[in-house]
Amino acid sequence: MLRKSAKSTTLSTIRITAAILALFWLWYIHHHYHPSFIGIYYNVQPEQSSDGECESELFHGIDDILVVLRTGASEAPAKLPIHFNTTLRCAPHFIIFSDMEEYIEGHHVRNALDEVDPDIVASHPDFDYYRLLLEKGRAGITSEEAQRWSVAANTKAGRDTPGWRLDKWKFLPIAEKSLAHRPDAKWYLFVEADSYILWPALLEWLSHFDHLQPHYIGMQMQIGEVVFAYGGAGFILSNVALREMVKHWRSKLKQYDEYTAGHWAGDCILGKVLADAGVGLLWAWPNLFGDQPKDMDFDSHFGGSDKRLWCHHVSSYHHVSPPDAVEFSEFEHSWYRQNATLLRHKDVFYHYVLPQLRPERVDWNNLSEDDEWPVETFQTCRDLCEKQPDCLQFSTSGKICRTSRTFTLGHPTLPQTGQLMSSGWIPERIALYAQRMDASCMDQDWIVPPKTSKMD
Ligand SMILES: *[C@@H]1O[C@H](CO)[C@@H](O)[C@H](O)[C@H]1NC(C)=O
Ligand SMILES: *[C@@H]1O[C@H](CO)[C@@H](O)[C@H](O)[C@H]1NC(C)=O
Ligand SMILES: CC(=O)N[C@H]1CO[C@H](CO)[C@@H](O)[C@@H]1O
Repeated sequence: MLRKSAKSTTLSTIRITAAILALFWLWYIHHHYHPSFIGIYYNVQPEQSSDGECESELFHGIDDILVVLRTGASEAPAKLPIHFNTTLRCAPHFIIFSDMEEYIEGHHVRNALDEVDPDIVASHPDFDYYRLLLEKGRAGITSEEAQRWSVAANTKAGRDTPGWRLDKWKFLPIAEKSLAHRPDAKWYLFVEADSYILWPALLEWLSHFDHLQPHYIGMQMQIGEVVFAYGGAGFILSNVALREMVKHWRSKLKQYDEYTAGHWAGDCILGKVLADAGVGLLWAWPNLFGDQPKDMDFDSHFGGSDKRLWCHHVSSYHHVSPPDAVEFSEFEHSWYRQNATLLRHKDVFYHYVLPQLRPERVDWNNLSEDDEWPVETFQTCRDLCEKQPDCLQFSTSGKICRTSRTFTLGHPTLPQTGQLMSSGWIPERIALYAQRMDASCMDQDWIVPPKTSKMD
């Protein structure tokens, strides 16, 4: 189903697909969508690695790409610097956009909003915050506000924070500015401040595409009628796709300003303009992924389909905190020093996630949430889990035991939460789970444009 373009499906398939998508979207958005206010930037080249890694075959083709990173004033100081060591380290061409112009570690962070219709800037409430930034800079927001807004979740309240409300206005201007900045790039890769790009995989994947075609490649998501690429997972436009989109947007500027004012998700607004311009989305899950290895369910399917991620290559993650980006990039480096194959989701499971499992981790939140029981001890909780044939992991906090039929690594719990939480896994069952996943694998690796229209 994933590879199939909606046009060639029958009407009923479209309806079913839409229903599945809508359900998946509701679930996904509920659990995963956090805003990440981006900006663009560019032009000061990060120091190239002294180990020559950036010149190696693994980065072949990166010259053809303009990386466009979107952030916002409330999050940039905390979330941008790590990208100079990761996403942007080997990228010769990049540009950073925000809602406020500044320099961070010597890199120009540009204002995405400087050409928005002055009447909208002067009068639309979404721009109250922007006017404050223009007038007072970061001094206009307290550090408590910046902290709160930069972690705002995709809930009604979260979407109503000033950073989020402004963020949606950045997407279309950023698209145009990126094209103007580098009119002849073959590809434009749009990422956010908590995206993580696995470059060797992404570059190999893109080599399967003809850059002269209008490609819009991203992890599919749907709001209302619009199917679009989820911004946090990163998405890719070919030069001609970006050109057609910008041209179409320019021809109906007022109309899209109104559309933007009534919407809340900038990635969806961009997807709408692309659709209106006749550029369809290639559904790229799970080569682009909307979560990070420690939070993901490796058994997740797409919508109601049988599609599995296990054997596919992975070329992006989302919700990666700076410390997790450091940790994962160390893993990625050691992988490519030792192994000649591109990373797949299962490799990340076996070699990054599995080594972090212990029978017991104190101060660790394993995201267990299927069932709850009152218990006295950690051991009683383990016993409860072992008694249920499908329980893979469990955790205790205070006298509550939670068990789970899905597997997720989780994170250390924050010291200040007060409540001691410990997590445990049943290692033999995790091993069986992985074997089952291996058996589910066919020879999937990349999502590429369909040659024939074949249903999964
Ligand atoms: C990036 O790498 C440099 C050099 O290794 C290091 O000093 C710096 O702290 C790193 N920055 C971040 C944000 O991790
Ligand atoms: C490389 O692959 C081998 C064989 O699968 C594995 O043992 C090793 O741990 C891998 N390297 C890393 C860094 O994971
Ligand atoms: C035991 C445990 O880890 N509990 C936590 C699991 O994750 C959910 C969702 O984050 C928390 O609500 C539980 O407290």
